[in-house]
Amino acid sequence: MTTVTLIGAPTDVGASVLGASMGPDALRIAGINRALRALGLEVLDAGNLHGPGNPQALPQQGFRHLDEVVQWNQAVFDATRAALAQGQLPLMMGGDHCLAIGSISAVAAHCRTAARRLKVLWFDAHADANTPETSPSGNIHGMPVACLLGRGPRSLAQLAGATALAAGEIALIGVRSVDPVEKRFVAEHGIEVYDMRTIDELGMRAVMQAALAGVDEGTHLHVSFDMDAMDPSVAPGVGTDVRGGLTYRETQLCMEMLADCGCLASADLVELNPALDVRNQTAELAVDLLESLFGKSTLMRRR
Ligand code: HAR
Ligand code: MN
Ligand code: MN
Ligand code: MN
Repeated sequence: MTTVTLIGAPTDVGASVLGASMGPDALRIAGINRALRALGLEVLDAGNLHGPGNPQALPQQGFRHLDEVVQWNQAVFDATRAALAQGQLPLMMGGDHCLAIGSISAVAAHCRTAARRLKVLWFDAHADANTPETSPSGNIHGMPVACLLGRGPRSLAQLAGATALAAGEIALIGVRSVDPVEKRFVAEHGIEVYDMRTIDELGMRAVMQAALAGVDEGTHLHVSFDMDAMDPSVAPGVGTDVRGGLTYRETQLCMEMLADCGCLASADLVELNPALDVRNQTAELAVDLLESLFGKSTLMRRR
C-alpha cells in the first residue's frame, strides 16, 4: 500500500501577496488526510516544517528574501528526500511555489540514485521561468522553473549540488501569463508548454495524452500543482489570479488521467491562499482534485 506523506511548508517568503503560509492548515481543515485515507491509502501527516518568517523586504540584487527562501527549500528538500528514501509518496503542501525548488531537487536527486526517468508536470497560470536579471518583481515564486533548469543563484539552482532538471523532463500546463523574457527562456530551452490556447484548441484529453507520452513504469511522475492554474471563478483563494484558467472539469480530467497512468510518485500543492479565499472553498477544491489524482473515480474502473 502506498504511504502518502503530507509535508506542510507554511511560508509565503517567495511571494509578495501574503497568506500562502496558511495553505497547509487550510488543506487539513478541508480534510485532506481523511479524504486520502478513504481511498485506501496510508496517510502520514509529517506536520509543518519550520523556517524564517517573511521579512517583507525590498528586492536586493534582483531577489526578495533569498536567504529565507534558501532555508525553507533546504527544509523541504530534506523532508522530501527522507520520504522518498523510505518508499513513501511525498505531498508537499505549500506555501508559495518557490518551495518546488526544494521538493523537485529532492525528487531529481532520488531519481539519479534510483536510476529512474523523471517527468515533472507543472500546472500553472505562470511560466515561473524568471531569473533575478529578468524578474519584474524579485519574487522567487516566479523563478522556480528557471532555478530547476540551472538558471539562478547557486544556492537554489544547485540546491542538491547539481542542476535538477533537463528541459525535456518538464512540461508546463495551463499557462496564460508569461513575461516577455520568460517567453524567450521557454523557447530557447525548448520547454514543452501547453498554454491555455493549446488546451482550447486541442482539448484537455489530447493535451494530457501528449504530456504523458513516454511516461511508463520506469518513470517517476511528479505533479507540481499551482492552484492559480485554475480559473479564479472556481479557485479564488490564490495570490496572483489570472482569468481564463482551467475549468473544474478540465482539471478533473487531468487528475483522472494522471491517476490512470499509475506513475505518480510525488506532488506539490502550492499557492493556495486562505486569506483570499471564500469559506475555504479553494482548499476544498484542492482536496477534491487530489482525491481524483490519487484514484477516486465516479465508476468502477477497469485497470
Ligand atoms: N511572472 C511574475 C513574476 O515573476 C508573476 C509570478 C507570479 N507567481 C506565481 N507563480 N504565482 O506561479 O513576478
Ligand atoms: Mn507557480
Ligand atoms: Mn502561478
Ligand atoms: Mn470530495
